[in-house]
Amino acid sequence: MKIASIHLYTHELPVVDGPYTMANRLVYSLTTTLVKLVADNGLIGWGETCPVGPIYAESHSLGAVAALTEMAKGLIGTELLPVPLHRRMDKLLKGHNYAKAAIDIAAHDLLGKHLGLSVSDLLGGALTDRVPSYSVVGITDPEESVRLAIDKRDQGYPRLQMKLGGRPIEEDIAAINKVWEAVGSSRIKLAVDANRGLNTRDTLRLCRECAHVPFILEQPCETIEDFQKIRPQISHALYMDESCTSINTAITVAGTGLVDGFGMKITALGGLHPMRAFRDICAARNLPHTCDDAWGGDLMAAACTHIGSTVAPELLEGVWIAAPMIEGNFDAKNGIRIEGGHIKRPQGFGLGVVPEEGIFGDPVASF
Ligand code: 0XW
Ligand code: MG
Repeated sequence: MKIASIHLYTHELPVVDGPYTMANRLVYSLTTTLVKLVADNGLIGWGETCPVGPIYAESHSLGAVAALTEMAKGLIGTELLPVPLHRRMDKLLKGHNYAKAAIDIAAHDLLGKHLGLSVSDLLGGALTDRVPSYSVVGITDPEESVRLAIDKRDQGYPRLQMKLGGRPIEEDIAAINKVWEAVGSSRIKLAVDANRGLNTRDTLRLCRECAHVPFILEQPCETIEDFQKIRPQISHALYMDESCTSINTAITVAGTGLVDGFGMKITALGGLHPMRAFRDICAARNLPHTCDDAWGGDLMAAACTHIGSTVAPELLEGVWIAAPMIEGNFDAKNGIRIEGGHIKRPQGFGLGVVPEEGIFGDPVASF
């Protein structure tokens, strides 16, 4: 089965009850990019990529369309199997994993439909049909953080991730202590994620003044060198997210014991094919990780849920999806939703979700 044509779409995703807050950035609306692959047997596969703004990582929505346009003509006629497809993409464009991921996801959707398998089947097989999610508590005052944390716990989320950074460190420390005071006695897991917004000085202070709170510390600082500096001085579990932009980095930091786990995005690595390898590297080192992405609608949510369902439950830190902050679904009937803090693994062939006809308007480019 080969690629016969490629169609690119963009679609606005305003943040419901926005803004979504992270260190040094407020997100009010995002542009997602959709890829429709048509195979030479007429089958259609859909993929998606949606950077969470232009400064979260080295990616942005205009760049996604440009990178996909750069590759598209050269991809026509490529075999729709992950290894030849990634090899071909890498011969057409260096890097740009976030754009390649959209093609990869669409190819997995297509391959599943062609073989009569779900994407989780293609990734080795699901271990659950009820995938744990986790919820983000944004950067807000301690009292509101407590209210949100209690609400998310009561909704059934097994894990919370508090955003930090972009304010005096005392406020982060106060919010963490108050949230833990409120929910610490329940079995909910707590991660704190500064999205590279802290320096090492403030990170060390935060860990000292919250020593009694067993939180997972996710991507506190900017660089791997910062991780190396704080690692021997802290006792909190240290997870890497934005700094891990390749399988090579994952192998290095996992192999040297620099991290205790990861917040990992499909687009950071270039798609479900490399994400599967990442999953197996983490399993070999017994390292927990999430299966997330920066943002996106049903197609990205389905991709994250499928790969998440194949992770050993004891290593799955949860699947974050933007669905609670997106109005409606691309697929009204089978759209991805969170219920009781968990996500139902999509059934059906491929991704198990199909965008409503015409929902994205006309393509911005066709090849
Ligand atoms: C919570 N996320 C998975 C969603 C936002 O894009 C940020 C990201 C993270 O953990 O950094
Ligand atoms: Mg993170």
